Amino acid sequence: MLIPKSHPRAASLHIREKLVQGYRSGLVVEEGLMAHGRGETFDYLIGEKTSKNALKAINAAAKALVLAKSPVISVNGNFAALCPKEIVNLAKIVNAKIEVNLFYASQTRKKAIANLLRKNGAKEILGLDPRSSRKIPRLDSARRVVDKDGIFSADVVLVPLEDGDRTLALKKFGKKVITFDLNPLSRTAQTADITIVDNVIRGMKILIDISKKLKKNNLKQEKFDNKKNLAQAMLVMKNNLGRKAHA
Ligand code: PTJ
Repeated sequence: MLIPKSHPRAASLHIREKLVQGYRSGLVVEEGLMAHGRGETFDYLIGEKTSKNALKAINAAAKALVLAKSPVISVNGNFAALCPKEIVNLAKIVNAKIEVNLFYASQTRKKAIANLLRKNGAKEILGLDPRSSRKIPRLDSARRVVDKDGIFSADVVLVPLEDGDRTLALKKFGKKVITFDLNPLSRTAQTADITIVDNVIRGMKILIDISKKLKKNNLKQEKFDNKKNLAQAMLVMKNNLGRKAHA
């Protein structure tokens, strides 16, 4: 589809196209297109830019990933379609494993996602070999099936665009959970240790840049108050709406 450069929403329409292409090539599920639409709404409300509170969360996330002993980046259909290069880059920089973990699980889609990540330079991708699968306790969705060398034994897990049931189970299982979620009200956003209320498209690039600059030696994880940070994200939305309503 030709999107004119002059179109006022060109950037957003190009991101949509990534999702549609991802759907057509078997990476993304129909439900993923709806999830993207929900994300777009919240992105409008934050002004489609990375806010101060998002930057604060990205800083905390970068530190947690760099300091982690065995960090894992969990990849679903939407995340793969939007940021394949960034996933592989971030994994290299923070020395994280990459694991494909789907809510609407299918081996065909897992393979398609793994192929895309390999094309973008990933060497090892977990989550595809049923022989190394383990189950996260107290979780009923397909996402409970994880890799013994990946999410199962990780200390820090990045779970962007999460559907909401897994974060609590991961936390009860002793993991530190970082998420990207444009909806500060979602269960995942509310339950994670660090929620980055930003579009993964923007936020992943910043997370990579900040992680690159951090050195493990002398690095300390400062306290991060996720609830307070989420409240600030909601205030950004409220103030943006207030400004528009008074314009
Ligand atoms: O590939 P699968 O099978 O694992 O399925 C993936 C989806 C996304 C379909 C599944 O996890 C799902 O249904 O997710 P939800 O419950 O719709 O939640 C996704 C969350 O991500 C919502 O709160 C959206 O607001 C948010 N979101 C959507 N797009 C973005 C986003 N957050 C950050 N950046 C985005 N681009």
